[in-house]
Amino acid sequence: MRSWQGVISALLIFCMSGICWCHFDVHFEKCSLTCGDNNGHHRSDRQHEPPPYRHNQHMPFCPQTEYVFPRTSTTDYIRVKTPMRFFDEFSICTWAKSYGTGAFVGTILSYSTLTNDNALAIIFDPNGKLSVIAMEEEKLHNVHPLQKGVENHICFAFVRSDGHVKIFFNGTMTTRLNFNNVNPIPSGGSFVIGQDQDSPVGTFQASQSMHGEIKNYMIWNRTLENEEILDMYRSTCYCAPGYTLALTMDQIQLQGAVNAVYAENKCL
Ligand SMILES: [Ca+2]
Repeated sequence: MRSWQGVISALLIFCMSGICWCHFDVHFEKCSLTCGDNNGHHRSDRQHEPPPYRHNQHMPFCPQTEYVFPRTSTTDYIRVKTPMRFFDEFSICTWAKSYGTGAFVGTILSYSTLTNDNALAIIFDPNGKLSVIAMEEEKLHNVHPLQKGVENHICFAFVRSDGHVKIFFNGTMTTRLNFNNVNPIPSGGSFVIGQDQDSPVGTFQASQSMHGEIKNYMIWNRTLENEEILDMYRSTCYCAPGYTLALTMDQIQLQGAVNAVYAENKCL
């Protein structure tokens, strides 16, 4: 009888709190509950609440990285030390939050070579537009939905051979931009996060800088499946397999006042 009271209590709590797990003892009499935030979500901090995540065994644990850009500036940025090669297909995903109110602002990626300042760039500009530039060809997403003050999960899946990029906000494909120029992106460039390079590692504008947080920024040399992107939105613990870059400290240099936030053995 006592066990059934336990089950009923467990179900009541389940209903009230959203997600709980009941772990019964060997005699099926005692129920210990595990509730709530097992995936490291900062629930009140998200623009949309993800549906509950059930771990897909194909998703390995993510390197957990987080960086804070504490001010609007022309001096604060992350430089990726590892030489990057953007293959025909590649995907970039990150959690990002920009401080303040209004439309999200900041440069997510700026990759510049000796011949092309904008070999690749992803910039949420101060006018509320998202600019994606590949080999100097700019495409705009004029009215993007991302807001400041909340964390957003952002993914870009590029296929250069047919010149398109699919853009995912908070687990859902929001738009697709098409480029006319399908030239490959040369290797050997300078890769900066948080500032837009109008010359190699220079000529930054404060209005395009990142003032906020970047978390679990990663790159893959393939087009991620929609389901993989949705899974990463549902959980900060696990990531799509086969990534070629995560922003671990050995891969980057921090410039200016950018701070690293470490998280060992837990999900951010
Ligand atoms: Ca600029």
